[in-house]
Amino acid sequence: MPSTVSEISQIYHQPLPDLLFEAQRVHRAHHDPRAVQLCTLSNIKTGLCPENCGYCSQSVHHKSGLAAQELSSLDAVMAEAQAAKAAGSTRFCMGAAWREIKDGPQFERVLEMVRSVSALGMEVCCTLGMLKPHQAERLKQAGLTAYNHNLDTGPGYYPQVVTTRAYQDRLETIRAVSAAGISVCCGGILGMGESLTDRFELLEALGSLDPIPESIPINCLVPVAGTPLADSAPVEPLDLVRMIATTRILLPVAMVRLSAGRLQMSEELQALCFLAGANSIFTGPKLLTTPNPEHSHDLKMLEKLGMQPKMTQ
Ligand code: SAM
Ligand code: DTB
Ligand code: SF4
Repeated sequence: MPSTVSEISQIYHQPLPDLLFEAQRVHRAHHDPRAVQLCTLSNIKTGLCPENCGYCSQSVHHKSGLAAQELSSLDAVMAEAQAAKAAGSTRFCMGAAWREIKDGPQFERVLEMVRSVSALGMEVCCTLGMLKPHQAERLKQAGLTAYNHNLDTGPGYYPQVVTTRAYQDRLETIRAVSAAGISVCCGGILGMGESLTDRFELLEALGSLDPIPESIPINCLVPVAGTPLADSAPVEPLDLVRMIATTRILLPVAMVRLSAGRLQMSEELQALCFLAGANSIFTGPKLLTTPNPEHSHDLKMLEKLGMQPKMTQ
């Protein structure tokens, strides 16, 4: 039974020692508490996106100054995937600044990328905007492991963040992904001016998905100059820890990914996030368009914590 907002609030507001103890108990029942999955992102098509997501550097509606780039070549993406694998990544995620997938030569090229990355033995994830059932089926046939499509925030706050699409559109794409037998990667962003209740409504929505997501990215907003959310206040560190612990308790089996915003986090805060149940990070100096900690720095951090990259899937 999916939890209600008031149940989620009760979990979240427990004294921190109790919340962390419960999150640890759940985490250890389902995951190796020392292992962190390393994932690598590749932006395969940059900028000029017709959507108006208030946080995004790639929207055509904002003046972020980002240089647009057409769809990457298969060779360029494969070089990145091979380097990621050599650096210990077990999941490769390709993102495109599209509102939706259009059938045609560009989609065929993406399918070729999925086939080739899958042949490297890595988990393959894509985030390409909205898709239709027949496109999800083709991605599945090509070997796609997971499709990332975030709900971003609760349904009540969503229209404050983006108006060129509705929450319902997101849910429909997620349904098509699941129906094709592809794992769903779906999470959100903290720090966009939303209330705690909006965050709980996001968790309620994630817990109501059927099947529940295999992977939940928790992003902290990376403010980008020129976007409507450029001046947002940073997330309170302990609010992030509580949010991760609550996510872990509500969705015990999911991979909880400490995603955007790590450059602004201390190692101590990241360590608390791992204790709260986060078990994956994106590595490499760039996310899609914004900077991320250096790979070597992340490996040193894990070593200091006595943790290690998750090797097997
Ligand atoms: N266009 C596709 C879509 O929106 O589904 C895929 C790419 S989009 C950049 C992937 C996700 O990154 C978004 O759903 C959002 O949650 C996250 N994201 C984008 N910009 C961000 C930012 N500045 N800070 C934190 N997260 C961000
Ligand atoms: C997700 O939730 N976070 C990743 C991944 N899914 C694709 C992307 C974060 C992007 C951060 C902003 C940027 O670099 O443009
Ligand atoms: Fe486009 Fe995705 Fe950025 Fe929204 S988040 S503007 S859909 S690239």
